[in-house]
Amino acid sequence: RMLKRQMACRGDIHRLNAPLLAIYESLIPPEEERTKQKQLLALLEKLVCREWPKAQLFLYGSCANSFGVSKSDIDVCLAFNEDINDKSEILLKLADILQSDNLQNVQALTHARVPIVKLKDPATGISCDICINNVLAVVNTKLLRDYAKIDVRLRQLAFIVKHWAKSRGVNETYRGTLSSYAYVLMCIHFLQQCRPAILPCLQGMEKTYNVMVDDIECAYFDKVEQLSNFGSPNKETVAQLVWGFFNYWAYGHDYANSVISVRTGSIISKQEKDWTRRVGNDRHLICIEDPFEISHDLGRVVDKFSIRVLREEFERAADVIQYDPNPCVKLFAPYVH
Ligand code: 3AT
Ligand code: MG
Repeated sequence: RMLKRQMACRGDIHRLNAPLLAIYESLIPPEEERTKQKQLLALLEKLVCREWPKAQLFLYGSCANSFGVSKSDIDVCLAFNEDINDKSEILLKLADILQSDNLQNVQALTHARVPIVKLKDPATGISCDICINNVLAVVNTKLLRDYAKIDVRLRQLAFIVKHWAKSRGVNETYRGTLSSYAYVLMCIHFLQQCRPAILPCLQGMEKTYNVMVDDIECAYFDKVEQLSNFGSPNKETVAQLVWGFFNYWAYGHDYANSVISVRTGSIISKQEKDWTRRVGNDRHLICIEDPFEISHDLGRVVDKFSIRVLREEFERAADVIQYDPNPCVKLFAPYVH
């Protein structure tokens, strides 16, 4: 494995650049989708405000972090200025309100890991999940969006990686593979550790944004418009970065000892985090530290079967890009594990 890692990428990699960028462009949501999302949010605000005048609605997840592809569902957080002990009660009430306003498929999932109300808006065709007081998700959404503003190659790389993960069936946390959020963090980490770095470590810089959420201090440098030239010393193209990303996760990452940490902009050791053995259901077979909830390993959903699937898929992707005559088709060939 390590031998392969030393290998340079194929010489004609630049030929993949235009087709990969075309795939990226085709995944960008058209402006009218954003308009429809805003329309739905305004409707929800109106309904929620009647019942809970002090509550606020926030968009989070891919509709707000700039990593959303066309036709994604939207994620909404209903935030109260106080702790809510019984979320079920609120969710059932919310479902009631939405139902009586002609929204379709309204469903309260009160026993899910993150309890939500699901619905579909017939006017816009958009599906939406509403959760309660998940303010950390709203804050990590902002962090991702701020990283995306620094260098467009992050958004390009992440779109391609997410598209690959969905095509290859490895974006399903309930089956032991990784969330979209985890993949975006993997992309940010990759662009922080390349040389010259394409992304800085925002949490390691002067703290211009600072909020406390559930006793966690969320602070980082968010004046990212000042960093718009940060990545420019690095001239790598998207094709090279996509290859580099898969090569890193196939042959370059030390799964036995390393944790990737966007918070520190580097690798830290499993030892240091005490993530060396299985505790409960957390196996730590691939370790991705959450930037704010630092005791939280986003790889914890991965088990001894799905880690093999993931690593084989990383190797396949790296090899397809390296050797296949038609990599842009092969890379995204649909597959069900
Ligand atoms: P899709 O385009 O919907 O696949 P997404 O960015 O909406 O991607 P997810 O659906 O995985 O990503 O998650 C929605 C948001 O919820 C993203 C992130 O702000 C938050 N989130 C997801 N998983 C976690 C987690 N394990 N810990 C903290 N926040 C999370
Ligand atoms: Mg989502």
